[in-house]
Order: sequence, then C-alpha cells, then structure tokens
Amino acid sequence: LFSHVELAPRDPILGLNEAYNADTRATKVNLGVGVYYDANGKLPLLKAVREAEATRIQGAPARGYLPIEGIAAYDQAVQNLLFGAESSLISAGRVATFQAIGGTGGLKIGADFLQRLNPQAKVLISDPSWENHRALFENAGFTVETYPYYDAQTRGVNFAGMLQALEQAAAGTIVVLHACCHNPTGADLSAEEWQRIIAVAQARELVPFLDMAYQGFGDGIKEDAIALDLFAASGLNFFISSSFSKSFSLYGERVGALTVVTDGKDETARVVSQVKRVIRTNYSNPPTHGATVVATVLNTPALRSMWENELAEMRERIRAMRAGLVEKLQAAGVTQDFSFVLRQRGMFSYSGLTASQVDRLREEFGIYAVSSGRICVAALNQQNLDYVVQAIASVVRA
Ligand code: PLP
Ligand code: TYF
Repeated sequence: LFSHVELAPRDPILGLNEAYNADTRATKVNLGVGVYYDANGKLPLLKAVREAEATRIQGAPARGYLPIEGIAAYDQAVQNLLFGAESSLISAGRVATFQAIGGTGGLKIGADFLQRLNPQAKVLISDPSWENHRALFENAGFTVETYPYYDAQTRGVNFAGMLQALEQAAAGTIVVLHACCHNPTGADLSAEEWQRIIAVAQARELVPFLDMAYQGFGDGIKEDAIALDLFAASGLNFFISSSFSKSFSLYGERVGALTVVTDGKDETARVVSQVKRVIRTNYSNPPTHGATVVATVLNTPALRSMWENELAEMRERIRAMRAGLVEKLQAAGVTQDFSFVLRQRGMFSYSGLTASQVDRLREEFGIYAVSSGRICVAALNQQNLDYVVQAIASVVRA
C-alpha cells in the first residue's frame, strides 16, 4: 500500500522549528515561525485567559457536542469584534459566523463551500503570501495564481501591479486579501487603496476572501479592521477567516472563525445550511475549550479590558523591538538603511536579507529566519537583540 508513497517536503516555516529545536547552541534564536514571545522570550498565557479558564474549570462543565456552527456567544463575539457591535450588517442579518479550527480551519471551510458554489473559479493570492494559502486552496480543488503585491524597491506594496491584475481577473475569481499585518511582508494597504480594490471587486464581480489573523497587532483592534469596515460599507458579499491564535496567544487551542457576508436574512439562512454541511462532513462540530474561553473574555467587560491591555502590550513591545533593531543596526555601523522596519505592521519584517545571508545566520549564529528574509520581530527581546544585531551586521557586511 505504502511502497510508492513519496516523502513530502517539510513546511518551510514549521520545518524550521524542528531544526531550531535540534540546535544545541545556548545562544540560538528562533525568528522563523510567527509566534509572539514576551520580553523574557516565553510564549505567554494571557491573564485574561487564565481567569476565564479558572472560572470554566471551577464550573466543571460537561462536554456535550457543540452545534455544528459552534458556540453562539462566540460567533456573535467574533462578529462584534470584526465589524463593531453596532454594525448595521449584523442587525440586518447579513452576517453568518462559524466557529472554526483556527484561522486555517476558517479558510478551509470557506474554500470548500466556494468550491461547491463555483468549482471553475480561479483563486488569486498575493505574491508573496502565507505559505499555506496556495496549498489550502489547491487542496480544495482550485487553480491558484498570484497577484503582484510586494515591491522590493520601495519595500511597500506594488499597488499599480496589484490593481492591474485584479482588473484583468475573470468574474467570480476569488481574491485572498490580508486584512492587516500582511504575512510575510508587513506591508499593508492604505484606506484609500482598499477603496480602489473594493471598486475593482465590484466592477469585476470578484469574490473577496479576507484573511484576518493578526487583528490588534498593527495599530489597534478597531484600526486594524479598516478594510472590513470599508468592505462592509460597500454592499459586496465577501468572506473573512479570522483567528485568535495570535491575539489571545491560544495557538494550540485552534480558535478561529469563518464569517460570510450575504445580501440579507434569507440568503444567510441558506448559506448557513450549506456551510454547516461542509463542516459536518469535515469534522462534525468544533471543540469546546478555546472558544468558550475567548467568548468569556470578549463578553465579560473586566476580562475584555484586561485582554485589550495585554494585546496592546504585545503590540507595543513589537514596536519597541522594531525601533531597537533599527537603532542598534545603525549603531553597529551598518550603512544600509533599515528604517523601513518601522513602517512594517504586525509580527513580521521582510528584512531584505538574502537566502544566503539567512543561511549564514543559521549556520554561524544559530539564528533561524525564513529563507525569504522574513524575521519574526515578536521573537526579539532585550536579551537577544544585541546578539541578533551583531549577527545581522556581520552577514550584511561581508
Ligand atoms: N493566515 C495567516 C496570514 C497566518 O499568518 C496564519 C498563521 O498561522 C493563519 C492564517 C492561520 O492561523 P491559525 O494558526 O489560527 O490557523
Ligand atoms: O507564518 C507563520 O509563521 C505563522 C505560523 O503551515 C504558521 O502563520 C506557519 C506555517 C504553517 C502554519 C502556521
């Protein structure tokens, strides 16, 4: 049965973790995977999460099956976070949310549903994008192509190229967009640019699929939802996958959602019935723990404000590390201008380091980064920053 099974390639990012774990050097630093570490280099368990978990354990709840679409209070809280509790979209019954197995699960059930609706549609993802986007939509049965996104010259978005590609896309094309904190580049669209993307999506009848994995890591919870506000105001139908992996530091609990915006209540009811069918045939219904904790935090004012403060602390620490990196590289005599790192949003910086410089960082210094030059700024701290700066200075000099 298995004699002809070929060895599959490792995930380029998760594979780095394995290499990092096997490294015995005490000074090693993992700037590969997109995970937030605190000032002591530890994966945090947020205080708001601890309190909600303590309450839950105390109550010793039974573990029956959840509804197929998940916990109602969770799904509602997700909508409120994405669009604001006062959103007219929500009150008009135009929004359906499904608890999902992380943001990845939200993408997957959205992709499977879209495949049933329009099996011939093409999917466009940004160039570059999160590694899993292509594979996930291909596995769902779509042909996946890219639209231009990153401009290495300006270290920003090649907006003209992006717009032109979307203007040429066939009606029904599914366009995967990073709602904020673009992975891997850290380069985001401005509000004005989002408006122009929306106008093209309307004119060309495209199907926008917004991936929101880092809400709160850019400028704030509301600020980072600007693209969603604009899409909501446009009257378009669109998809959102969202995740609490990063914003709640609940990576392993797999807490995410798929949200679909329809034309109205009647459409919503029919869409819900079909997405439930997709979920049922994939994993039946979602798990209880993570979503209960997130819903408790979001729906309990004291825990909510505790979480917002903890999220702000994560966001501000990343900012401080960006500033420290730029300042110290300059102080170390690196003549190349790294100030673009300050303009990038979210956990990542597309550092401009070449694949061979990344190899040297790993081999000579035990510093792990993605071969594209992407580094996770959220893994820097006061203890490892000087070491990382010296190593980068050394590989960019020679
Ligand atoms: N989308 C993007 C852009 C991501 O960076 C990630 C990160 O893991 C995900 C989706 C998946 O999120 P999750 O870990 O919640 O599945
Ligand atoms: O881009 C990252 O590092 C995170 C984590 O297959 C991740 O989004 C990376 C690869 C992957 C799943 C998650």
